[in-house]
Amino acid sequence: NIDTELLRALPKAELHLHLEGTLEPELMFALAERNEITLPYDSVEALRDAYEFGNLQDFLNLYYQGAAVLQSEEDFYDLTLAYLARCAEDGVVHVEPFFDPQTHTARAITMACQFRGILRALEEGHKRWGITSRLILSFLRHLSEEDAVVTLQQALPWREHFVAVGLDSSEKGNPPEKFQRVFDQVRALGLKAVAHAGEEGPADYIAQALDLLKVVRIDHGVRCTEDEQLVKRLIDQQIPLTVCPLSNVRLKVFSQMSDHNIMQLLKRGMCVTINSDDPAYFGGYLLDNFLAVRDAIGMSKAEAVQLARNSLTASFMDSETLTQHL
Ligand code: ES4
Ligand code: ZN
Repeated sequence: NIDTELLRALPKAELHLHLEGTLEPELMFALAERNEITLPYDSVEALRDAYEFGNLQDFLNLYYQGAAVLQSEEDFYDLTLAYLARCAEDGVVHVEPFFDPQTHTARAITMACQFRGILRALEEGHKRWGITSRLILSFLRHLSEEDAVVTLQQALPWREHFVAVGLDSSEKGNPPEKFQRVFDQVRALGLKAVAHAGEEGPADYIAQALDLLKVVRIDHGVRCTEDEQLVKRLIDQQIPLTVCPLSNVRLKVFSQMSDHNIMQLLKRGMCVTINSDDPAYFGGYLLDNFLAVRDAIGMSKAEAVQLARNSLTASFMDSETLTQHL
């Protein structure tokens, strides 16, 4: 097995990370106080104790409730900068974070406030730690396609400040098909498409995301193994999967880490990557996810190098930056 410090030193990119999911209980309480909001918990410990999820929806309920403390540009800045500080400790050289504008515009927090805070922190993270980034705007799939269309319109003034659009939230019952028209608009704007698929939803949602939304990466995708033809296609076309091991165990996609299929997929030649998803809720940042997989399943130095390399090649960084890191 690869040594921890070697893993930390490997240049890695994080491609599946929700900024709202990096809101640590301590910061949640601090922002609640700053914004004069009362949380339904007495303490940081009581809040952490509530992080026991039976499924994706249990988690999403707490995640949306927590995000309500984010009110000002400064709040989005503090949230994003705290995440980048953790990245620097873990040897993360490039990040492609998601944010969910609809979670905030629904509370009358403007798109401008969100973009300004996040973008200013990404610049600061580049100055302080040399971390490069590409931002991804994500639609909430439990809302209507019309709502996503409005959200895309509202984001147009920042068109040059994000590179892709994603699709997250409650997967089952909200297939990629529901968002076909808005993703046509996304791609017509020259933006890349990605989507959460095959986390709780069936393998068919992965095929739909590829065929109907024309996504260039699949977020999660671990249920692809339920369709052997699809597995072959993902390998043939080298479609990257952004896998989130601790998330999958916490949300009961796999009952324990030793049951996780990520290393089997890697051994079959799929372009899998390791990511943290919502680290404040799932018990670990990027390096913690690598270590959890190593300790439960095993990870050789060559496998770790391949996983880190996949994260760089599957990223949206420019070719010059890629060459520097490889
Ligand atoms: C998410 Cl783990 C997961 N799945 C779907 N949507 C999400 N948003 C934040 N985390
Ligand atoms: Zn996710």
